[in-house]
Amino acid sequence: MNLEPMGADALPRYEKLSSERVAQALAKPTPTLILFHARPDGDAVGSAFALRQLLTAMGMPAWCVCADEVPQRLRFLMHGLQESTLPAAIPQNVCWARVVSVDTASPAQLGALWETYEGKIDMMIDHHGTGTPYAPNLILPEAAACAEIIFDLSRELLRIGALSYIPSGADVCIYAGLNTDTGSFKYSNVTPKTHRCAAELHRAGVDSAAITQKLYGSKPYLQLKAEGAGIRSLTFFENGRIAVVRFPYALKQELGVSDEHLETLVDIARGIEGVEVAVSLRQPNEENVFRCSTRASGNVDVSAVCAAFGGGGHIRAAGCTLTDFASMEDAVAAVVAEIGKQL
Ligand SMILES: [Mn+2]
Repeated sequence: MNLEPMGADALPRYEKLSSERVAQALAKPTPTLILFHARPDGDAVGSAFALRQLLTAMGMPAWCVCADEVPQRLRFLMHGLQESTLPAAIPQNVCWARVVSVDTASPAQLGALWETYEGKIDMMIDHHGTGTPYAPNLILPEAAACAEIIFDLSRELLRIGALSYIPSGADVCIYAGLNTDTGSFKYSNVTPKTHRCAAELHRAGVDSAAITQKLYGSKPYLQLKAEGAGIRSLTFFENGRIAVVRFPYALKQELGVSDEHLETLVDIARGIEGVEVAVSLRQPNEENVFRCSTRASGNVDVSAVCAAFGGGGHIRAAGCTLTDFASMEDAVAAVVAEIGKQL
């Protein structure tokens, strides 16, 4: 599916919700579908499956849905509650009266789900500073992870008596979301509050070392192969301040790697001395559609760079999908030029 980038007035303005109101709404017994963004990361999966367990603990049916399956390394966050997150797996014997999305800033991030759920989403819970809101929303850009917002909601649900306890599996999911979106508490989005959440989760019994081991302790050999090829593809611009990794479809085919093995490439490029902006361009199939991930360690606002191509994200971590270029090199040139405006 190819969603056109939307202008600021393409969608109506939606109501801003407070945490308290969202907690009260969630406490109303309603069978709930929880949507999260395509090509899910630890925060998307963690936030969705934490919320699922909170709703279940309040006695409601809840089900997590995504345009893609959860990658193997994150499947422990599903706690065996679902075999699949694809729409085809949604139980048909329940009347799903409510739809909530988590960690998803724009319709395009929902991928194929948008066609089904456009106009049917009751509430979005998110932490991205830039995006295109598509439902009444609780968006807190100061939260390091969407899971940090879910943490607050869980404690608010406990405080108002809607929950009698917080399932330990929900805390594991919240911790994993915090951990992944902060690069294990290394990025500039970490605040005193992030550490307080982590400390409270630790105190509540979350085994942080075990979760970190599951998230980062080992990687598939195919990912290592992908990283090797990605490093060989590196080129630099603006005297080494911009690093670009390319992963064309032919290379994916040749190495037998899949998209989930390519997610670390941009962070490798970011780790190079002198690099202020790292870019990874991937070609998921033979079409001239390029997925672009960006990371900044200097003063460049990559969410603005990606917004120029219809994407978005955070100041130091953002993404977009490039559809208007005849070749990967043309796409690289356009992204580098856009970054250059800020250097
Ligand atoms: Mn997130």
